[in-house]
Amino acid sequence: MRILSWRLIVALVIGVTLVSVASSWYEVRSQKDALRSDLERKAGTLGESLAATAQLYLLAGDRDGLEEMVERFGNREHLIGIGVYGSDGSVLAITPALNSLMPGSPRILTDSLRANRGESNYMRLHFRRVYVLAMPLHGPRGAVIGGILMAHDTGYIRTEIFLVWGRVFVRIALQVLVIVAITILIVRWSLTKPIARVADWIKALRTGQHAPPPAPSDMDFLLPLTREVAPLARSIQTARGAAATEARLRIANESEWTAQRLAAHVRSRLEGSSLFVVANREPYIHNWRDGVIQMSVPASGLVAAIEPILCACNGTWVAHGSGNADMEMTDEHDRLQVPPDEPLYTLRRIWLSAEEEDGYYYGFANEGLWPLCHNAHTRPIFRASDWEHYYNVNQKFADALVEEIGAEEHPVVLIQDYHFALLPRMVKNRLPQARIAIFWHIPWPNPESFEICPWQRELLDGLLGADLIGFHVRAHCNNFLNTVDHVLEARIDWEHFAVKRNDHTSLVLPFPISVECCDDTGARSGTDVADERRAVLKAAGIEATYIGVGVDRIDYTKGIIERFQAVESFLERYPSYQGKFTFFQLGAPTRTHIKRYADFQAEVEAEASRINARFKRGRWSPIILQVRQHSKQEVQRYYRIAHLCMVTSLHDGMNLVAKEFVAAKQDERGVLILSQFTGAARELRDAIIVNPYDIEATGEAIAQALRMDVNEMTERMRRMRNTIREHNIYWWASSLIGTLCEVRLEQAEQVAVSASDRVTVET
Ligand code: ADQ
Repeated sequence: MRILSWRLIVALVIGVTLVSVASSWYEVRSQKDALRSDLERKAGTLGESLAATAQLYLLAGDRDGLEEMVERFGNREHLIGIGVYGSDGSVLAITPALNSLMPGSPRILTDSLRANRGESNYMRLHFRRVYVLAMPLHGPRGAVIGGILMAHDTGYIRTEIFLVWGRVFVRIALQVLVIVAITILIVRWSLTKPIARVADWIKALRTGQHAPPPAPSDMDFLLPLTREVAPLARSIQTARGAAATEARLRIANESEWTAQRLAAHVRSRLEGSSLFVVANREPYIHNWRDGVIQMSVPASGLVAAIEPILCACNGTWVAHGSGNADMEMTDEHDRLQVPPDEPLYTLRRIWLSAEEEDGYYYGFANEGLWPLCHNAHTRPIFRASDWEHYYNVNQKFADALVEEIGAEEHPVVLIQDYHFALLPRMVKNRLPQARIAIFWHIPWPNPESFEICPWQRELLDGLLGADLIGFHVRAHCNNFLNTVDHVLEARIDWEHFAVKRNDHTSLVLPFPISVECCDDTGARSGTDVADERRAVLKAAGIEATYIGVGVDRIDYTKGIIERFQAVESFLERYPSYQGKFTFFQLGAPTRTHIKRYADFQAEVEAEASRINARFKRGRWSPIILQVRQHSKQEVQRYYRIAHLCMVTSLHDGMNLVAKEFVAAKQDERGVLILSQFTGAARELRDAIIVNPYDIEATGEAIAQALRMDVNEMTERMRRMRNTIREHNIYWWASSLIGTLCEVRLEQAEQVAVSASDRVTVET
C-alpha cells in the first residue's frame, strides 16, 4: 500500500507541476511583454518631448541649455541617463552615468543618425540590462542636426519576473502539499482501512472468532472479491460451527441434530434415491425492484430444514413461481439451479394464472380449508369454482412432479401442507413405486367439524394416497383417523396409527416441527441486551422499563385482539405498570386479498389505538403495533430484548414463534406465555400456559411473568431450550424422511392406475 501511495503521489505531483509551470510560463511571458511595452511607450514619449527641446537648444547653439536639460531629466524613474550628440556623433551634453556606461559615440546612435530614424534595443552593458533609445534631431528643413540617446535600466523588469516566478513556485508547493495530503487521506480511508477491516474480518473467520462482516461501504470497493469471499466465509463459519457442535456432542455423547448430520443421515436412508419436495412457497423468489432483479429468501423454517437435504442429494423442489421476475430466471423447462451461490439442487417453478391463484390459494385453501381446520369461529367458505381450481392446480403440480421424477426408480416425495391434499393420490396413481409423505402444518379438526366440507371424501382420499401423513401432534392424528373412520370405508389400525384401504396403508404419525436451536456462539451479555433494548426503545421514540413481544402474521387464528385485551386487563389490575410495560406487536400483513383478513387487520389496528388512547401518557405507550414484514434479524432482536413473549393463538398447528423466542434467549432471561391451543404447548410445559379466551387470566399471566423469580425463570427457560435443542428442525426433518424411507410399499400397488382417473371414493 505504501508503494502504491508513493506512486500515486509522485505521478500526481509531476503532473500538477508540469501543468502549473506551463500555464505560469505563459503568464510570466505576457507580464514581461507588458512591462517592456510600458517602458518603450514611456521612453518614446519622453524621447519625443526631449528631442523637441534639444532641437531648439541645438539650433540656438546653447550648450549650457543642453547640459541643463540632460541634468534635469536625467534622474527620472529607471532612467540611467541622457546624451545629446552632434550630427557627427560628437558628445554635446551627457549625464555622467550614461557617459560611464556608453562613452563616446554609441553605435546605436550613429545607426540612427545614418538611417534618420529612431533606433532602440535591449542590451547588456557592464552587467546591467538596459533599454537604449536613440533618435535623430532635425533642423528647420528636416536635416539631421544631431541626435539624442536615452538609456533605461530594465533590471526592475527582471525583478518583477522573479517575483512572479516566486509566487508560481509557492502556489505549486501549496498544491503539491494539498495533493499529497488528499492522496494520503483517500488511500487511507478508501483503501488501506477498508482492506484492513476486511482482512481483520477474514482473519477473525479463519481463527474461528465471531466477527460481523465489514460495512457495505467497505465491501463496495472490493465488491468482486467479496462476492467470492462472503459465501466462502459463510461456508467456513457453518463448517466450523458444525464441527464444534459435533465435537461437543461427541464429548457429551449426545445426539443433537445439525444440518450436516441430517444431510448425511438422509443421504444414507435414501440409498441413492432422489428427494422431491412440493410446497406452495418457493425457497428463492425473484422480483423486479427499481429496474433490477432482486432475490429474496422467505424467512421459513422449512427452507432451513429441507435445503440441506436437497443439497446433499441433488434433489428437486417444486413450487409456485410467485415472484414477478421468476420467469426471467428460469430455463426453458421452468427450472433453476439453487442456492444461487453454490447451485446444488433444482427449483422447478409452476406458473399459475391470477384466476388459478385466487381459486386454489386464496379461495379453497385459505377461505375454505384454513378456517375449516382451525376452531377460531370464522366460517369456512366453499365455492364449487374454487374447488375446481384447487383440483386443477393439484393436477398441474402432479404433472410437473411426474415430469421431474422422470425415470427415477425409487423417488421419495415430500409434500407440504393443506394446499396439496389431492396431490398424494394423483402421484401415487401414476407412480406407485414412489414413497410419498404429506405433512399437514395446520390442525386437523374433529369429524363433526370436518363434515361440513362438501368435498371431504375427495380430500381424505387424496391424502390417503400418501404412505405417510404427518401432523404436529397426536391429537391431530387422532382427529384425522376419526374423520377417516367417520367418512370413508377403511380399516383403522389404532395400534400402529395407520389407515388400510384398497391394499394400501397410510401411516398417520405426529412429527412436531421445530426451529434451529440453539447456536450460542457469540452470545450477548446482559449489558449488550440492555443496550440493545435501550436502542430499540429510542428508535421507537418511547420510554418503558419492561417489554413484551408478539410476532404473528395478522391472522384471526392468532388471538391478537385477545392478547391486546389481556394487556389492557393487566394494566387495569396492576396500575403500577402503567408507564412501564410496553407490548410490541410485530404483525406481518397476510392474505390481504381476502376480505376477512383485510377486515381483521383493521380490527387489530383499531383495538391497539383504543387501548393506547385509554392509557397513553407522555413518551409511554402500552402497545406499539408494527404492521409490516420484518427481517429475520429484526425479529431476533425483539426476541432478545423482550422480558416476555405472548403466543395466544385461538388454535394453532404448532406455532414456531414460541420456539423461536425460546431459541433466541441465549441469556435464559425471559418468560413465554403460551396458548393451550397451540401444538407447542404440548412440548413447552415450562411456559405459562393460558387460555387466550380468558382475558383476565392471560393478563394475570403477564403479571406473573414480570414478577417471576430470576432462578425460576432461568430454570424454566433452560428446560425449554433443552427440549427444543433435542427436538430441533433437523430432528423433525430426519424423523419425517427417516420414517418415510422405512415404509414398506405394498406389492398390490405396483400396478399404475390411469393418471386421467379422477378420485373415486367409497362411502
Ligand atoms: P404459520 O401460522 O404461518 O404457519 P407460525 O408457526 O406462527 O406459522 O410461524 C410464523 C413465522 O412467521 C415465524 O417464523 C415468525 O417469525 C414469522 N413472522 C411472523 N410475523 C412476522 C413479521 N411481522 N415479520 C417477520 N416474520 C414474521 C403454519 C401453522 C403453524 C405451524 C407452522 C409450521 O399455522 O401452526 O407452526 O405452519 O408448521
